[in-house]
Amino acid sequence: MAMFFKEESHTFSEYLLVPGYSSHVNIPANVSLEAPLVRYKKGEQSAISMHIPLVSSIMQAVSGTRLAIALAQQGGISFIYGSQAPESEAQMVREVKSYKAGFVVSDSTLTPDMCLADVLELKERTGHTTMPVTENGLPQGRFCGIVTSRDYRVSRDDPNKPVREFMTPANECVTATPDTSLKECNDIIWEKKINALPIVDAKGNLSSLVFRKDYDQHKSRPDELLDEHKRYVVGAGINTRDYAERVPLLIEAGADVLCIDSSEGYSEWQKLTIDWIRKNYGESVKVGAGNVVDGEGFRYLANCGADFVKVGIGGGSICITREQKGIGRGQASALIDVCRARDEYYKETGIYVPVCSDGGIVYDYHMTLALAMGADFLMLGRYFARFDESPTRRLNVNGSYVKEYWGEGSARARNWARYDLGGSKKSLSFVEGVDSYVPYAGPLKDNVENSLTKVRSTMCNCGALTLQELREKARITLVSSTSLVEGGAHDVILKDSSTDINFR
Ligand code: RVP
Repeated sequence: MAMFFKEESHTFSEYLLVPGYSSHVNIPANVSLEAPLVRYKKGEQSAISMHIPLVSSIMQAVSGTRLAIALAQQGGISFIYGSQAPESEAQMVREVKSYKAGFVVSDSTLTPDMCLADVLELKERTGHTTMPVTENGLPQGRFCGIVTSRDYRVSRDDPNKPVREFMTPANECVTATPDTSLKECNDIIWEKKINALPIVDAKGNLSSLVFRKDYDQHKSRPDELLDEHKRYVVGAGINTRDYAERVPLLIEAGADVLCIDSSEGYSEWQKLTIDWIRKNYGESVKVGAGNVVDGEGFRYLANCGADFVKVGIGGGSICITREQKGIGRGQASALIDVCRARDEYYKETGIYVPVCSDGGIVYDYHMTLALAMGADFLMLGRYFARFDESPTRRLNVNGSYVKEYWGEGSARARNWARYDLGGSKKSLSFVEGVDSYVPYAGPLKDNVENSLTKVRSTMCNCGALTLQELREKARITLVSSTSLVEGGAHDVILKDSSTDINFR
């Protein structure tokens, strides 16, 4: 007879935290959100730990170069998406690793032959007002000039006016050479009263830009996550098919951690992948595995040597796996089961294998709940897709800005299907994800700071100053559907119907 799980299948929204005793030391400024990323032995420390417990989803619409840099600057890690050719994924990793803080390789580059309409379209899409111009339009091509919003008047100028006629040409631009330090660049920016300084090499090629605002921001990034060479930490997604080709390229490019990306991870394909990595790289290459939804799946991957285990099937905002295949489990129940197994495994073996809760975070308080239920860190897709730094287009739909967000199992992404079981791409005859819009929410930094302020505050209400303390002290209750109504504003007429305490 089939096995029936004793517990029901609950989601985060069905739970609340019951506050515990908090003393005078429980203030947000004292809270640490340090989180282990990879397995460690009792008495030792995780070889990589994060300053905030957030990683971004292994998705085309989420984890590109810009987002990876922005998240590392806040103390978390992005996993560059693996649903692309191994070389281009490695190139993205290389771009993050070679990023010199404050030196920006612009992804809004023009050619002299483009026209004002192109500039306006790019500005609308990216929000950038300063755009370098290169001969071939590549971010590091031959430098021709720069365009800022002071160079044209939308109301008067012809949209077909070529960029070459209104840009500030290279010979009139203040530039610096690549050996100029960030501090020196900043001095030039101040002295010459400019907003952006192009860095141009001896051959006349643009290498990067230094922006006035980036320098200011760089000075206020106490949490940025750096490797021992002071480069940003970045992860990369891999699959269970082409690892022999992909993994060496990613490691060579400098990826700090890998993650096997699969919607169903309790499988021998994952073991074969980890075995191959261990055989070729030993323990030096860190690799997470998943996704699973119960303790049995966790134990299997932990025994295979996974450095962390990812939890969640079907809970992602763009995911329709449960509807299509009838597999999955409520994210909260899955997480609680897996975290219990992680703690038992630690008691038995003295090895701590961190757990990542992947998908289904809708409200900021879900973050705190997932951490209280035992997650060491969280993977989010929708949350990050809304920010300036995500790789997708920003569009104006019916007067509101939105960003595109599509699932890795959607028709749009499925050329690189992570969702098959080692078979060919052709075997994927149905989709497991949708293509959608999410509300545009501005810069990553502001949003992450805001969300984590709430997490810190709730941790104080639970008497916890660290994530481990939160797990130990949290008191969690199931809520009935009527008390859910009680939790929102109710029985009043809202003056401002747009009042939105969360990020939806
Ligand atoms: P969310 O944060 O709720 O948007 O969920 C993101 C997660 O959803 C990803 O990290 C991944 O596990 C899952 N996903 C990605 N694509 C798809 C799909 O197409 N079904 N699901």
